[in-house]
Amino acid sequence: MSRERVSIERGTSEERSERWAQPTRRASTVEPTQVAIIGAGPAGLLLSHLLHLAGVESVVLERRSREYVESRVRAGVLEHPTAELLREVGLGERMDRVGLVHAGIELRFDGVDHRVAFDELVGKTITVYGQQEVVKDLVAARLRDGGQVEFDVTETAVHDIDTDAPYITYVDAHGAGQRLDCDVVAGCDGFHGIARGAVPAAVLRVLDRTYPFAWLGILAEVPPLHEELIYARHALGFALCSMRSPEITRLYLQVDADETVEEWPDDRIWEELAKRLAVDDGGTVNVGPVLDKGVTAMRSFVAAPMRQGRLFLAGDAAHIVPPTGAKGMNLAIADVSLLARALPALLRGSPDLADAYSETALRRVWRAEHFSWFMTSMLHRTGDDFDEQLALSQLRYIAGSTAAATSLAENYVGLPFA
Ligand code: RFL
Ligand code: PHB
Repeated sequence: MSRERVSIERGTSEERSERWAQPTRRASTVEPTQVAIIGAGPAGLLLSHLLHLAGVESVVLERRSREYVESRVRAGVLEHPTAELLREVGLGERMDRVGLVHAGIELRFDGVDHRVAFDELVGKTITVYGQQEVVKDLVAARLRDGGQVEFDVTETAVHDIDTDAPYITYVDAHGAGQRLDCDVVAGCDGFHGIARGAVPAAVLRVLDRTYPFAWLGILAEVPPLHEELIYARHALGFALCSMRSPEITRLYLQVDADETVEEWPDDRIWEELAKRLAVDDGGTVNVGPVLDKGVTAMRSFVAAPMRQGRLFLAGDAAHIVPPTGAKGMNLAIADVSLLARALPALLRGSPDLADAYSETALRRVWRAEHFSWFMTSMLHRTGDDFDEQLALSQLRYIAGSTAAATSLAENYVGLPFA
């Protein structure tokens, strides 16, 4: 990517103060920037890094603390194109050192494992590397490069996105009201953020699906059961055995949508995992200290368009997938890889890529929505016997057909970025 500095005309300071709409409290104006990014998750931080490489300035505003975003346990699987992009933009060193490259996954059903060999079927692999590690690498790179990331901000609000001079108001970590003028706003503030709400209700179309189950996830100090991920379908419900390192296991259990962690003491979790992960030829689940425990709702959600005027939405702010396909963080990264080309071009006066952004991004989003729904339906128990037989038939088809296994592999490792 070019490191050429993009300069643009933002108007005189008098013109800028005329644009000052009634701030909610006494505010000072911080140094304007080109792209104001809301949210320091994978989407916001990577966008800021990519824009820096393209010579575009940005400021990232994050509601949580640096410690919080760097320790939030979430995704673990990087698609092939994600890992390639991170390497290409100088973020691959630690990932390549400590990430675990996997050439396949196991589908476990009827008490037997069926391996889907990604390398043999599509010539690609995935990398198991925790989302919080990606976030740590991104924060370190941004700070090293003099990037501005403001943590602990509150009351973030977006203004004037339908003009060429949008701005954000917020309260900084010291309690001072601030106004940040910019040319473009990137809403990378996740599913519960405020950016999506700035798109008029008459324009925004939301399509979604909820599932009658959730995932109880634990992080445990115990070696993984197997060197690759195991996705298990069992009459008692889904179980997933993943990992973060050769010493740390990440495990998930399908639970009812309204269950809480209090209902799942550690002993109950281990007993249930032993049942759901049981195989015909024996083997046991390794038991160890639980380091983290949480329940995650399962939802499919797409809000379109992903752009309104000078506001661009990326990642979970615009779409959510159930985690069974390991797609959420990868989609967030695919979105910002598009924005990293579209926004510098827009600021130089070429709007074509920005105009195409929503449609281009949504094409990939819907592929991932389908794949995530497909994996979820195939692996979870709904209690309906017809669903059960359809799911088992699909699993047997994948286990016995190279064509079916190749389709799963191609989607799982990730289709090329646009
Ligand atoms: P994030 O990571 O939610 O970051 C948004 C950030 O915005 C901040 N924020 C605000 N900041 C300022 N002002 C406001 N008003 C704000 N409101 C919110 C938030 O504090 C936060 O820091 O969104 P982003 O960057 O779009 O990234 C998306 C991913 O985090 C998400 O899709 C994945 O974690 C999903 N996911 C998985 N994705 C994968 O690709 N592979 C996986 O294996 C995978 N497994 C998972 C997952 C998500 C899970 N959970 C817990 C939902 C497994 C689980 C269990
Ligand atoms: C994880 O390791 O957290 C993980 C792996 C695969 C998934 C979801 C989550 O499908």
